[in-house]
Amino acid sequence: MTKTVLSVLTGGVLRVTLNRPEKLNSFNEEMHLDLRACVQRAHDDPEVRAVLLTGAGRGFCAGQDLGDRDPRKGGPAPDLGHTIATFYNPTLRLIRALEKPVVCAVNGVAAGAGANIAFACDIVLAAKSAKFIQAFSKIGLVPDAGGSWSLARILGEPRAKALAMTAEPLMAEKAAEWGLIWKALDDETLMPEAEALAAALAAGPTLGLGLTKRLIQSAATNSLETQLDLERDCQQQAGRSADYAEGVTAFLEKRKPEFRGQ
Ligand code: T3D
Repeated sequence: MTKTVLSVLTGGVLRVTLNRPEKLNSFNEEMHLDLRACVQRAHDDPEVRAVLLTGAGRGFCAGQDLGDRDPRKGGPAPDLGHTIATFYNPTLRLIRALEKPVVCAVNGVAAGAGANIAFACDIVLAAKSAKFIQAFSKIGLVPDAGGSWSLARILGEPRAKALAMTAEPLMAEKAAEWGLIWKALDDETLMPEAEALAAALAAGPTLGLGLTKRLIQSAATNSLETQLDLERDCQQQAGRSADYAEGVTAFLEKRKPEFRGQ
């Protein structure tokens, strides 16, 4: 049987590909569990120093597989609170808590939870032909997978509410202009650029990059005082790393550093 998520580790980059292209990589339970297992591996395996998330085929991810929610099949209404708590939220938390860079290459349409999973990643690149759709309102649902949080924080209420209430597609270039993603790239350059970025991050000072992620994610809810203390503590930790010693030595020796992620 075809795997719903493909993963391969090369040069420190764990490339994770959502792989249900005939359903635009929408989530069934198996794909949820497979994706979570990949992110968990990224946590546990020291060989993994960066993650590259993308989708197979013409789409990135169309959110929940609605075939699994067909009311015409009868039975009681699904408990979506349960599915969110069981499937979406743990993966979102794992991505945010992973102290290694997560690059997302949005190769095509990203709808519903698919869009919001992309926004939870650290650096998001998208093909210019890709669009982001808060599809929830079209089927009577609300933004999930962290979307209400990230859209409101990044865009502010007016744009967040309009995107969520109208489900109007947001093209990649506009998403970059609005600061929702890092860059929109020509379709043919998306994967080479995403691979190069992930490889560069995987060759970087992993501890320092992970602490940088922690700091920036903490900033939104911390006071300046708390954040200054956290910066002090993280810098203390980074300053004890072998990669810091290597970085300074390489600078003084006028050569490229060789970080080992330690
Ligand atoms: O349920 C819970 O646990 C709660 C959590 C919810 C999280 C959510 O994500 S809710 C939102 C669910 N997603 C959607 O509502 C999006 C539905 N899809 C679309 O609106 C459109 O497919 C797209 C705008 C994403 C793309 O449109 P287009 O025209 O490029 O492609 P298409 O022809 O609509 O789709 C291609 C195929 O993928 C098609 O199958 P077919 O006809 O060729 O056999 C289509 O049915 C299938 N597909 C696309 N999205 C889904 C899907 N099949 C199942 N579930 C989908 N979400």
